[in-house]
Amino acid sequence: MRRTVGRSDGRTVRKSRRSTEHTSDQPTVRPSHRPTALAALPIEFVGSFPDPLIPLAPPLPEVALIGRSNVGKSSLLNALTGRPGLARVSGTPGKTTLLNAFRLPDFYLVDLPGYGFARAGKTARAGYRRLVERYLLERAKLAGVVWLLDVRHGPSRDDRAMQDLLARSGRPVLVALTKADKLTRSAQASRPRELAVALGLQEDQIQLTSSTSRLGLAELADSIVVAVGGTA
Ligand SMILES: Nc1nc2c(ncn2[C@@H]2O[C@H](COP(=O)(O)OP(=O)(O)OP(=O)(O)O)[C@@H](O)[C@H]2O)c(=O)[nH]1
Ligand SMILES: [Mg+2]
Repeated sequence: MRRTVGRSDGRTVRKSRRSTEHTSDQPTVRPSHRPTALAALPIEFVGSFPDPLIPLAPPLPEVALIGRSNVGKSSLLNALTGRPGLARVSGTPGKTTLLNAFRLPDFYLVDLPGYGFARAGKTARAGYRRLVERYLLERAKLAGVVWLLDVRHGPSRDDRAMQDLLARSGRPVLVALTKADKLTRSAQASRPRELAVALGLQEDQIQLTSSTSRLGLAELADSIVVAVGGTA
């Protein structure tokens, strides 16, 4: 996770491929279902905060999860860490309205509120925008962002606005395509490329995942570990 989502910057990113190394006659990168590097680590909920610049103690690198409401952020956090009840998964979109921080030994995972919730009022939307913008633009310890997109849908207007904000922030970004289990095998093979083209990104900046089937979670966890300075 070393590249931003801006289309013209020269920083490089490479998603982790530890379990997906391929031979020349097998060019497809196939995500695995092995346990994630994060599942073995202790993790604790630090708190929910309305202030995007809240100092966390001790100061450690942070990786944030961002995506539209209901895209599967909390589910992904739970699946990545192997803790089903850690972040609240809801059938009602727009439940996560604060910044939720989780401490691992050497870094924090931060679950940000989802954007694009149609029923949120104007004031709530403005508050949300302020929180997320300030977090992404000004947060001193933000080492990388996992940007979630539902693999079944093309980027919405809100997703495009988020891509602009992420590009402006200059933060390293890895795209996690969620809910891959809802696609057929052949669509699972073709969608990442289609979405990479739609977003103007390299395919190696995009990770196909499913919190339900656990597809791609180990690779995503490795990328997070690398983004915060560890080795995967
Ligand atoms: N089939 C399938 N459903 C999923 C997956 N991930 C999440 N969901 C479902 O999608 C819905 C929303 O999941 P959440 O994890 O709460 O989404 P969120 O992005 O945290 O939502 P907000 O906090 O409201 O922004 C829930 O009904 C989940 O069970 C997945 O990988 N596969
Ligand atoms: Mg949530």
